[in-house]
Amino acid sequence: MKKWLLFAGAMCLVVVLAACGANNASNANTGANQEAENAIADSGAASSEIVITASNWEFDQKEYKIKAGETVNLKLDSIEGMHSAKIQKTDYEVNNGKTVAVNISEPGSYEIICNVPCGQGHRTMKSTLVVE
Ligand SMILES: [Cu+2]
Repeated sequence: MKKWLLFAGAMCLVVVLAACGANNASNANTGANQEAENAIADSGAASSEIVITASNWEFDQKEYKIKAGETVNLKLDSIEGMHSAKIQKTDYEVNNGKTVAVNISEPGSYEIICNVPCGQGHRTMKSTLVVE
């Protein structure tokens, strides 16, 4: 009986030590991730993504918002038909299934149009990118 108790006690100790070790390990990982994120932010690479979903013949939102001077990955996902998202007054154009890193320093409203002749609703296929 005493031997069994000793064994149980030793097992408890092992579990506690293991849990403690695991905690330390995950804390170390979090720190490394944080540093990596900071490095990404410093280099100007995109840390967020906006997905524009296109169909015949509209974009899923009337308005998409990004922050001025901040790099954002803009992705175009078409669930129906072939489309693109061209941001007027800029050189940015995102083709179907592609992602483009966008960074606009000038705040304002930028019209998003489809730049692929896609049928009868093509001309009215519009949305707005708000840079604030
Ligand atoms: Cu079109």
